Amino acid sequence: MLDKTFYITTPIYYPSGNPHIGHCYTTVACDSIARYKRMQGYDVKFLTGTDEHGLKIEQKAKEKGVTPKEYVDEIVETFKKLWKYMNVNYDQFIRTTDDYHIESVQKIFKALYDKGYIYKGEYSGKYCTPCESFWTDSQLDENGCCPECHREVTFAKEEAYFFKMSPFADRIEKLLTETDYLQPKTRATELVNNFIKPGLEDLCVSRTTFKWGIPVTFDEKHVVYVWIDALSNYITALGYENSLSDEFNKYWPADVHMVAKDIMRFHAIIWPAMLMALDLPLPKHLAVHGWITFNGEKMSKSLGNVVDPFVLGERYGCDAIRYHILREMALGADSSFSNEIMINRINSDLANGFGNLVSRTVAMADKYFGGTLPADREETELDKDFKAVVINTVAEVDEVMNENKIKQALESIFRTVDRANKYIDETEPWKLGKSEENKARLATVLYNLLEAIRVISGLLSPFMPSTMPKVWEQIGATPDDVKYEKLSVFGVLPENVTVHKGEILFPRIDVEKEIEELNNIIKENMEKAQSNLSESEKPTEKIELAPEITIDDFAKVEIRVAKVISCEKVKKSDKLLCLQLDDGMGGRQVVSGIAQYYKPEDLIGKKIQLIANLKPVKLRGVESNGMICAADVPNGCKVIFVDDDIPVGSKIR
Ligand code: ME8
Repeated sequence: MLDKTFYITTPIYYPSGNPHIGHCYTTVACDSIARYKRMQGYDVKFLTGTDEHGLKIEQKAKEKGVTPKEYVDEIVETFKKLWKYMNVNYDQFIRTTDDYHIESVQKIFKALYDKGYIYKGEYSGKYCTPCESFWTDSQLDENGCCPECHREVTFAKEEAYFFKMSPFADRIEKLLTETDYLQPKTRATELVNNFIKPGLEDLCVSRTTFKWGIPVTFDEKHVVYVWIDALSNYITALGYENSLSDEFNKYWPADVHMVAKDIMRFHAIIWPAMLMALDLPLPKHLAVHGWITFNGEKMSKSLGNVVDPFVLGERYGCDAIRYHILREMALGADSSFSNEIMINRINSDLANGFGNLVSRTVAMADKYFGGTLPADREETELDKDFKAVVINTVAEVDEVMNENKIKQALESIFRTVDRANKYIDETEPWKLGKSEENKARLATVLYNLLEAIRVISGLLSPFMPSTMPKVWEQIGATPDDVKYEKLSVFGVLPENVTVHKGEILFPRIDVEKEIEELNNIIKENMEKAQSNLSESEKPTEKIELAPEITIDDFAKVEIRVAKVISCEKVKKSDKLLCLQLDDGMGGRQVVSGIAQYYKPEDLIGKKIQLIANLKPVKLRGVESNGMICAADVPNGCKVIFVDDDIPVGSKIR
């Protein structure tokens, strides 16, 4: 099968901060798929790397007083160290500052220009001066401000090159709706409705406002702007338009680009358009996964609201972390990372489930037969179903892995782990071990269990590559016994196989103690991250408290839970919303100055905190009987919502 190739890529990450669990997910997922395909005999190429140009890097380097290259060099090392730590076996690490990449990008840009797909124009739009960035209307934050620093933007113009997108609209729509390029395909509708149907806008592909980028060869004032530089990596790494290698003919088109939903549009629309313009074949699949959130918030490099993957790996082993993130995340959906869920999963699936299966089986072979099984066998009906379940797992896994559904593959494997543990309960080897006449039956049961472990561990090896060789050692399997072709055959281990008791594969974790320790680490990380924020990222306002009050003063304010029944904008006002509330006291109307931040539908049905004894006033002629509580946030405000299970009318103290 070695003539079959398989090319898989991760996004190239911005080295603007250290990698976190989110980056680990995509990379470990691709690594697992790459290992799985290698196991199946494919000639695999697995590419990852870093996207090193752009204003943000230039600014961060300046703040640190180093050159952009020096700045990225250090972070790139952390990425590489993490991948090593997570046992990620990539074939190539591309950096967009590599000479071969720069050479190709310049040629690609020129080729697109010569073909008439890139033209010089004028970029006009909303410009944020401190960030030196243009933003489209749809990119602005909810207050119409810069999405990065949330300061006001102004209208500005700049000479720039553009890439014509419209000639490719029909073909891209077909690619998304009529082929299986997009995984999951359900995402096609939002792309078509939001970007293609309204008419594809030409893409600005050069900048003159910063220098840290690849110069446009025929107009040195310009540097190539992010997406042409970044997306091209998937082909420049293969030697396209450079002399690095001639792998392009061998591996292109890619089998899988894996990305999270944040950059789906670039890979679903812009990348295919670029390839169409270059007359190149399109990649086969774009696998899009959701966000890993932490306690409901998006992980972010700058907030440090994450447990460092290095810390987690050190505590539980990289395979436990790999397993957890792969098992939690489904293609398409978001997944919330929580230390508690992670530890419970490690305990239930790895320590109690798989680890226990291995240690019980090996311990029994050791106890009853001194480690080496006798050749006598005695099969029963019970064995048939068990063997069938074990062998079927291989096909089940293959089916879902063909669609890059790793979570489902692991679910299927762990169903078989449960089945094997159940087989132990059904066959009760500890009873069989009591009398000599049951020895043949006991040997059969233990052999079947060792075989099940062989198949399971073989299937698990792409996902947990560090642990499985230890399992093979324990069950007496050679590397040859766990080759892919042998996983769908029952009876590969020698009849008189010898097991070797070994270390506990996944020690049980004391949940409460660990959670407490991890929470302390998170707290420290948060504090460190806050103190590491650069001047521009730090909150500017100094907090000054109002004069002290007594509890009696506070008691004068009556705060009650109320539910928004209906809501509409106050006529002729940009700022006011009129809300009808169920306050548990017959209902009331409140006018609130939040129309710039909330649409009526954002509020209807939600529960809020109402200042219920405020003197009524008229705002723009509309009566308001109270006030709803909201927090001031930079350039706006956020309503304080209340849990739905708190009844309306409840007093807040
Ligand atoms: O976008 N959950 O780089 P980037 C899941 N350079 N995945 C996450 C994640 C999270 N919380 N956070 C990051 C860029 N990721 C560009 C890409 S490609 C030609 C150029 C992963 O450093 C996920 O794969 O912001 C996401 O798409 C990627 O990191 C974004 O990485």
